[in-house]
Amino acid sequence: MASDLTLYADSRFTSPWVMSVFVALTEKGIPFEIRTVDLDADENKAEPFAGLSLTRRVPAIAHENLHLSESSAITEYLEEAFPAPIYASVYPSQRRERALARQVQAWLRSDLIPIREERSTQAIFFKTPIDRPLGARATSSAQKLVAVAQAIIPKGASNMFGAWCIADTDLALTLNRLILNGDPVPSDLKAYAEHQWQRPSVQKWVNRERL
Ligand SMILES: N[C@@H](CCC(=O)N[C@@H](CS)C(=O)NCC(=O)O)C(=O)O
Repeated sequence: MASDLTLYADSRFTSPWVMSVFVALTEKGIPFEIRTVDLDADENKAEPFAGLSLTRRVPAIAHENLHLSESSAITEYLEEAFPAPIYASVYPSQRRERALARQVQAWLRSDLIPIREERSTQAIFFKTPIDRPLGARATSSAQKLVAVAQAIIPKGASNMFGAWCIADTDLALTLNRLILNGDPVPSDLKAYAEHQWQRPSVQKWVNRERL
């Protein structure tokens, strides 16, 4: 049966941003179907995808005549379109914490580019560690990531804001670019990322079959 909501994903399932939307949909229990877009073959730049995604990037969703790209715009839309208490929340209920969660999401999507360049998610999802130490720029980004994570996660806590939110998944993914590659990360952040990684919605994405 066709679903009312379609998630467009990269065909290798390595996009961290697709993962974020997948986890939000799964947490909310929203029925959805996945359609894959082969980025290696530039399928995102051709019809039909190019006609439905403003940015021609994944993730994108189609829902009730709305086509939407940009992962955090999508997860915020889902939170409004499928609100609590009928659906699980993926953002904190308090305005102040919700703003802080969005801050983390926006930051993870706009900074730390050297880490993204040197520690691709391919290495995470295909379990093929990169046998090359971090360069100077990535080392500096990693130090910033650690400092920010330690500032926002209360000491010893498993979530940033008491209850889990989607920014926890995003932050854990970014930390895991380093941790799962064997790069040095303080033990409190390793414990946090390990806890986040065991979340069933995350495991469902991690354990997808990938070709
Ligand atoms: N800020 C965007 C980033 C999306 C993004 O970088 N998508 C990549 C895959 S991870 C993509 O579609 N790349 C193909 C391209 O840009 O042509 C988001 O959060 O959704």
